[in-house]
Amino acid sequence: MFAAVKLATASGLTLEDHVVAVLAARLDQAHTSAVGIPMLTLEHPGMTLADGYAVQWALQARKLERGERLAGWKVGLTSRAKMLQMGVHHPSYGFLLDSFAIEDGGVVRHAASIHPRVEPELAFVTCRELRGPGCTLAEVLAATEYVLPAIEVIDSRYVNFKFDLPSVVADNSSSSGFALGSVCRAIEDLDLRTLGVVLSLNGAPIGLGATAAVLGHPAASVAMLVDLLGERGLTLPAGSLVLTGGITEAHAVSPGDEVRLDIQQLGGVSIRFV
Ligand code: OOG
Ligand code: MG
Repeated sequence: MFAAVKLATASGLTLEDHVVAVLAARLDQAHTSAVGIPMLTLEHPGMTLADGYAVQWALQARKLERGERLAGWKVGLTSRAKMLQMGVHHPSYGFLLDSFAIEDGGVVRHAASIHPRVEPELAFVTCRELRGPGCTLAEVLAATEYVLPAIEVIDSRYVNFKFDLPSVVADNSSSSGFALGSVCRAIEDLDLRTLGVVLSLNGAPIGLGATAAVLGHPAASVAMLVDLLGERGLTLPAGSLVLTGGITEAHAVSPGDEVRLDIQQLGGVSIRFV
C-alpha cells in the first residue's frame, strides 16, 4: 500500500499546467462558495494521482497567495473503515490552514460547508524536522512533542461525496476543519496503538475504535506523509501539526448536532454545528 502510493505520486503527470490551474481554481471556488461540483475525473478520465497532487499544490498556492496560512497537514484514508466507506483504498494527504481551525467547544456553521462529516483522529505535533525517504516509526516517535485528540470536519467538494483517488487528492483530501483537544500529552508513557476511541453524537456513542486502526500505528501515517513530502524535496519542519486519519468511518452531521471525541488517556474535544 505504502510503496504503491509513493511510486504513483512521484511520476505520471499528464495534465498541462494551464489545466492544473483551471482545476485548482474550480475547486477553490467550490470550497469558498460551498457549492458542489462533479469529480474532476469525469472530465479528465486519464487524470493520475500525480495530477491530483499537482492540482492540490496549485490550490494551496492560490490560498496562500490570498494571505491564508498553513497550519499543518492531514493524512486520510488510512484506516480500513475509511477505505471501505469511501471505496478508495489508498491513503492521501492534504494541507490544513489556520482558517480551518475550530476551538475546542466551538461552533461550526453547517451552511459554510456542502455536506460536512466528522471523524475521530489522533493528532501529532513534532519538535524536530523529519525528512524522507525512508522515515521510520522510531524517527516519528522521537520527533513527537505531544499528541492530541482531534475531530476532523471533512467536506468533499464533489456532489454526493463521491470521488476516486485522483479527484479526492486534488480536492485537498476533503479538508474543511479541525478541532484539537485542549490538553497536550507527551507520548513516553502511552501505547499509541491501543488507545480506545469514542466518538459521540448528541451524547450517544456512534463510533468506537482503537488507534491501531490507522495503518497499524498512527505514527506510520506521519512517516508516510514525510516520505511523500520528501518526494517533492520538502521536509516536515519542527513544530508541525499532523492529523493521522479517521479511526472509524466518518459521520454526517446536521445543524444542532453536538460532536464529542474522547481518546483514552488523552481527554476529549467537542464541537457544535449550528
Ligand atoms: C477523504 C479524506 C479522508 C480520513 O481521515 O480518512 C480523511 C474523504 O473521506 O472524504 O480525512
Ligand atoms: Mg480525516
